[in-house]
Amino acid sequence: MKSFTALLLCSLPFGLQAQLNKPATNYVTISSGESEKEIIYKAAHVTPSPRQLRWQKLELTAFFHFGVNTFTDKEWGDGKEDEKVFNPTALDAKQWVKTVKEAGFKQVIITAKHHDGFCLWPSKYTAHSVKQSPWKNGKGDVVKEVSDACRELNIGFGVYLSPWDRNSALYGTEAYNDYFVNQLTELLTQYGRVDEVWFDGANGEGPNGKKQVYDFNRWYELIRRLQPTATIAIMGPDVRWVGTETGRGREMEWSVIPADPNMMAKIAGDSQKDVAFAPTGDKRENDLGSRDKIRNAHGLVWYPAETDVSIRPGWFYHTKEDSKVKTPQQLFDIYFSSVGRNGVLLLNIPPNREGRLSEYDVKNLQRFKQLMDRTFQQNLAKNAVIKCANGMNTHAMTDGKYETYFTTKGQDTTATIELTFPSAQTFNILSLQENIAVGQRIESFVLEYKEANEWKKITEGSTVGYKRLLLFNAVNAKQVRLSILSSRLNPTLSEFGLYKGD
Ligand code: FUL
Ligand code: CA
Repeated sequence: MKSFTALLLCSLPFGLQAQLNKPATNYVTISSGESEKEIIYKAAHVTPSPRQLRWQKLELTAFFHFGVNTFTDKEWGDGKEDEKVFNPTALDAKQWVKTVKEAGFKQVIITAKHHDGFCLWPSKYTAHSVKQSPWKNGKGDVVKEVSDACRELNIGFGVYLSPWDRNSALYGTEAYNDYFVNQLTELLTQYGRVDEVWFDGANGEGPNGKKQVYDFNRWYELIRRLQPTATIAIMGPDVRWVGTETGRGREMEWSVIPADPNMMAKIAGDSQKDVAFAPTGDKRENDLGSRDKIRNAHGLVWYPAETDVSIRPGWFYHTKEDSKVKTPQQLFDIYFSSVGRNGVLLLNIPPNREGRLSEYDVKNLQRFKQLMDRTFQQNLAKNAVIKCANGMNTHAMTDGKYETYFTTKGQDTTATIELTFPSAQTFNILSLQENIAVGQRIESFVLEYKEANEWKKITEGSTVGYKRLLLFNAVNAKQVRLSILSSRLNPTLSEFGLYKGD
């Protein structure tokens, strides 16, 4: 990105220089009375922090729900379970990590503590943990085995620590926040680099009938200090819950969304690097960031979506669900509706009572990977002659490198990109990627093909973001065009792909 910008500097008209080189910022404040034009200009320049950008590029991340529920056959434990139930017979964390890595996943998250409060590591602060279990005579540490495997196989490592704790007697009192900070400190200091910390939104009743008031700021400060490159997800400032647990994100998915007053109070007194706020408001609406939504905002922030779903109906392993493991085709469809809708997929694959990923899950993950490789093997657009009258760097959109990108000249916010193949080609998938390091800008696009001298619509969409995938009935054509109909300032395209899937 940097070198490309530097290269452009000498030759660009002033307007574009200003638009591409405005310092990247993770958020902006908006004063009352600013025009829509000014707001759009600001929105187009909100960009991911380095930790958010790294996270977005992972595309595929894996969840491992494992704990007492695996052995009691429950989804939510009540915290009263006997620690002796936890007894995997052949735990092999390397098998978990190797399986998902070979299927294309780049990071994993382990449920270090679910709502039942049972800790998969020997925490000093509770007896409700592996320490009291027969597994490895109470000397085992699942968190360590997973983090060691991740380091060995060179893939990201993250922890899920449930704020809601149905075991702790402290829950519902101020002392619980100290307890939580102590546990978090153990996880952030004993296992090497942590790449993601996942806080669930569930917050139930404590034993005294009170709800816990979580000290989010203290947690965030601790994470930023001990693991500055980790993203804080869901009840955290870096990564937003997409709003479903089905693997389906929005068709219009903006990563730049209004910052609510709670966020703004935090932003105002903070530097960009350490913005940390607890999300508020309903994040399940269909539209979070269109012009209608940002017009009256007090500020805008980069807050991208993570799409979580389980490969089975439940989050934890249940033998009766062995026949309900999502098929390779279902996983492929989920890839389209999560990563292909500007999100990161967090796919849960729950280890069984042996402490291994089951053969059904492993087989379907392997076939999913084969399907992915087969589908995205050849970008047909690479063989086309590409023309765009007001375009710059057109070749960059098919060079396979995310960092190099196409954009438009001057102040142009629209573009028509025409592709001519040497001979007619058949394809049924469109893949677009904006260079989000510059900002998320595209608001509307349409893909057409030429038949008997007439342009006919194939498919269309609104947002692109990091990646947009669209599947359609196969088309056979020699000429294709992509029109960017609307964009917040100059649109960018890092990559443009046309593929023929099964
Ligand atoms: C939910 C939890 O209640 C589920 O058990 C699971 O952990 C899921 C990922 O988040 O809120
Ligand atoms: Ca490129």
